[in-house]
Amino acid sequence: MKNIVSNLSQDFLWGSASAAYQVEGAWNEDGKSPSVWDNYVRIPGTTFKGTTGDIAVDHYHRYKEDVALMAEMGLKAYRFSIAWTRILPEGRGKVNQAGVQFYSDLIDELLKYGIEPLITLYHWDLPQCLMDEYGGWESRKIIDDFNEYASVLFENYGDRVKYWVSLNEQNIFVSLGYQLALHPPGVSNDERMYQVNHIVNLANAKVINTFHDMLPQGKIGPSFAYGPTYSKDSDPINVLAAEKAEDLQSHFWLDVYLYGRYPKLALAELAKQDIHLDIRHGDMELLKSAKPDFLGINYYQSGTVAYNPLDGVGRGEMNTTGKKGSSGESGIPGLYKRITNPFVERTNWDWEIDPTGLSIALTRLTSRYDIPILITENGLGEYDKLTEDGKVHDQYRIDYLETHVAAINQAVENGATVLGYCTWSFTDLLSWLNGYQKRYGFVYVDKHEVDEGSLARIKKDSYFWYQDIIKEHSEL
Ligand code: BGP
Repeated sequence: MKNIVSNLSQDFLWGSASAAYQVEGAWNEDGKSPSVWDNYVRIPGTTFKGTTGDIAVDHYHRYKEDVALMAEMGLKAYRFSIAWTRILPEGRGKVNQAGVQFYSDLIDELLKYGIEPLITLYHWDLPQCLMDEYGGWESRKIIDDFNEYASVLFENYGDRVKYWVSLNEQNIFVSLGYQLALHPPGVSNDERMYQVNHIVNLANAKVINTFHDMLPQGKIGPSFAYGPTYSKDSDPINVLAAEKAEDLQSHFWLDVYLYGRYPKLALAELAKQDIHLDIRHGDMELLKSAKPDFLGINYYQSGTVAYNPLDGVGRGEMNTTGKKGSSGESGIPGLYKRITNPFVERTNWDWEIDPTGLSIALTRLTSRYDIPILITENGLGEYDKLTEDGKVHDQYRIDYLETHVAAINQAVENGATVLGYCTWSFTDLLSWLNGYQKRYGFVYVDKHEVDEGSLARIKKDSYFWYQDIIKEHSEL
């Protein structure tokens, strides 16, 4: 295994990640108010078999046990998110000390074992009260509220936490929330999505600037869901479609984070759809002024596209059931459509398994942006089976992770700077729309959709594999 980590530096952050809503549970305890997800999951038909994060995997009460498992594994970093609704139950104003204390204790517990805490400020669980009051991200009022919330965190944890992620996957939460109507607030309206997105950009920029004022020694960056786009073939019409997809699906966010501007061609495409961003005086200056210290990327798969004629496919079905092949083709008429890549395998949820795609991602991002990259998520969601002897033989996950680690090693050799690797996820957890059966963890949790389970933690084979790789790397 040593040769697949040979180019990684000794301070490489071997990590793993989670998000508050997906692990904590305790949804209404110790002063926490409801988030948009607490409400959304209660709307019939929104999640797989009506699953919720009410209890999730009960990390709120079991965090010591979980951190002890991380320590035993030799984990170097743990990325987790903070629930805004625990810190400021009214969205702003009064600070809930019990909430502040919970994360303070979690941070101390990690540091006790030498595990670097990486904090995500926002992993989608917006306070419902701000949604009710002014439509959440649809109003510019959120910019100050998000900044206030972030400042409370910087003030309380900045002495102990160096790495911060401002937003988790802005591209996913705005598109699933306002275009595909699959996440809260369940809206399908392109115009609104793009206006929301601009406001999110402003909020992100402001928080990054505040961070640099308050914690000049720290490091902050957004985490973006990035998958490189491939063209179906060398037919120029497909190549052009792939270029447009890369611009509209990735550069549209990344250029804003890293250059402080929107890609010109993407704006022209939006203008054709009669979408004009509400850019006001001072907006572009703010976007330009905020400089992330690193770029977080969540990499799961690449995407292959072909030209999509004007009468071609529109939005398709997403596979949330785990029945392989149940996702349909989808695309934007007149631009591109996503097709199945015949050269790679797929998971039961139709996610394409493409480790080389991670090397391509790191290479492309390094060429275009020349910034250190932190891989904030990567992993395999699969059915796992607990065997009679109480084990989980997840060799498929080991294969997935091992080939992706090798891809990072290769990209580093080619000149990329990669600060660390956080697998998704440490323990099994709630998969937003896919229930508990789509598992990602190194640690199996006895929790299911219908029968709640004992919540017992069981180390999978992949747990021992990661333990070995961290140890071998430290001995190089
Ligand atoms: C990312 C999210 C994570 C996580 C992961 C796996 O988009 O940041 O929170 O859920 O994807 O996705 P899923 O749970 O849909 O399989």
